[in-house]
Amino acid sequence: MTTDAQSQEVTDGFHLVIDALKLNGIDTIFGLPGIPISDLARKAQAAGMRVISFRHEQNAGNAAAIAGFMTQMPGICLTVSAPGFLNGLVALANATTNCFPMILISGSSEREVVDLQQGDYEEMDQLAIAKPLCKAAFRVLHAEDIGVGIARAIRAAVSGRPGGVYLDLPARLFPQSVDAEAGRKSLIKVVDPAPRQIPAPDAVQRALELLKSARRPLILLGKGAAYARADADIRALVEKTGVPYLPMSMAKGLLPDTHEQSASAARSYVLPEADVVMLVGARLNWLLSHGKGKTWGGRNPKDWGGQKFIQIDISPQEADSNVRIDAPLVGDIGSCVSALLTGIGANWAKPPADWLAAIAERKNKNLAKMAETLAKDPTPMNFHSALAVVRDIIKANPDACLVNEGANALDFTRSIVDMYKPRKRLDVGTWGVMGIGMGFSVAAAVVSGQPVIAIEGDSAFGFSGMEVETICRYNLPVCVVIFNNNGVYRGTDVNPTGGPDVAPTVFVKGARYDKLMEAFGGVGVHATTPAELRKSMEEAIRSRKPTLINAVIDETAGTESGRITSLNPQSAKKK
Ligand SMILES: Cc1ncc(C[n+]2csc(CCOP(=O)(O)OP(=O)(O)O)c2C)c(N)n1
Ligand SMILES: [Mg+2]
Repeated sequence: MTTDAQSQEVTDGFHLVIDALKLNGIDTIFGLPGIPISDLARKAQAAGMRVISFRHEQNAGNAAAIAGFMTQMPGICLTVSAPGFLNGLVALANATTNCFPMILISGSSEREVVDLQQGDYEEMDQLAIAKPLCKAAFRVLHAEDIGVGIARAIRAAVSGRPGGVYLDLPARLFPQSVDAEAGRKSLIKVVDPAPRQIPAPDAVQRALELLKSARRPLILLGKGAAYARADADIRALVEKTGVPYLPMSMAKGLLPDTHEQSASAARSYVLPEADVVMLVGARLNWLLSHGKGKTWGGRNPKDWGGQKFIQIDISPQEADSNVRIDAPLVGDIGSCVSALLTGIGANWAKPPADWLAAIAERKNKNLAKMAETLAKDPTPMNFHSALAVVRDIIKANPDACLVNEGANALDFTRSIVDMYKPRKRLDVGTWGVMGIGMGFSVAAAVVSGQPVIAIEGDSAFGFSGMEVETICRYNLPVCVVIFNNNGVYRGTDVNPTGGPDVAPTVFVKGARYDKLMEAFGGVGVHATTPAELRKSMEEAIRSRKPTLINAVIDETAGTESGRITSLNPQSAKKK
């Protein structure tokens, strides 16, 4: 078409960004308005997108990241320049670390002024700063390039190993006008943005032979397996092979935690005893003690325990990151698991009975011990008696999402609360980061439409607590339960000098977080017994009203750093 023949109608940068996102099926933006992106947010809402405004960009970023995990589509976080961008950056880096697809879109100031460092309003070379913290970073200077910019950002976020992408949109881009028809033509609807990666047949064969040779096999399911949405095939692989499995935290519920092949309650037995371990979308990072050391039966922290590993991962660089991987299986998890299933056929021999019996014996013993602990009703309430309630509530409401952060509040919840459906447990992930709570809760409610239960340490909650206003503003069915033990890990530390400041881990005693929720029109509950906790949680689920329950927990009940006390460096100086 010649210039003369073009329509009189014009479009601009604002509309092209929105049109490009919508064209690619993206219908929600999590963000925080201000110069230069306020009108982008307004126009996106006017164009029918869901625009969820937060009180701090980190929470909007965490919302985008977990929306990406839940949907396999990049979650969008929209921020202003410099400080807003920096506030969003922690979430972007966390998303990349956790392989959650998200795009942080930040407005930025004029390139000329930034590049000459002339001191603009919120001036910062954002692209350069974002680069080392994300999978890819792009900048669009001309409205005609918006289609390409968004397409590249989407592909980078979801293809291969997913992650965070930064997209820099300078203020001057938005009002640039373009002929409407030319603008439309410049947009790209991405075709097959996360292409399947079929594993090589010889790699499949190698993995099957190793698995077949095992006397004490074990399958480890990571959150990559949960992300893959290959739920039925993964379940079939576990059940057809009869191999016991352990879910990593965010893979809980991929198979119901009550599944008879789950070895979670015998974790400390199966890890050192297994001879062949198949990792499915799980990395051998610190959460698995790097695949070596005492956890795995090695004598010293760096010693290999003697296990052979099959590792299914989309990244060819993952294998051998910590210990030797004898059978790397590179491809997308769905394709790899499906190829294994084909190879397994109908007559696969189940693991030796003595291995299964030994696991069952430990598991039953530990489950019985746990049941005994959970049945107690101490005063004040402790983590166990409170979590016995949460466990029942999730059992009765398996479609609810469970968001979880804290130290003891995290570790006890993970081990006590069974999950029944995939991608319902959303937590601190690879970094063990605090601050995901309310961002994840908002996104989980918006994306799933299901009730959300957030089990929060009182310290953990503080990182994103102001977003209870956001929860009330959008009237989301979120029930926040704060395990209030007056501090970080415990509320009992004292200042050794006897001075007026409290210890660094201690908060205001007896704080009433429930009042915070009431300030914005939500339901606040002060619960000191399991019965009160149960009643208020049931009511929150039933009513779908924004609710915050201040659950008072024995301040002496926790341990330093929860389960990871051993990672604390110890002072060499004794006195
Ligand atoms: C961003 C960030 N800052 C600090 C920490 C260190 N940290 C780990 S757990 C935790 C809070 C633990 O206290 P709480 O949430 O009250 O849980 P509790 O053990 O008391 O149940 C902190 C501050 C972290 N993981 N992430
Ligand atoms: Mg606490």
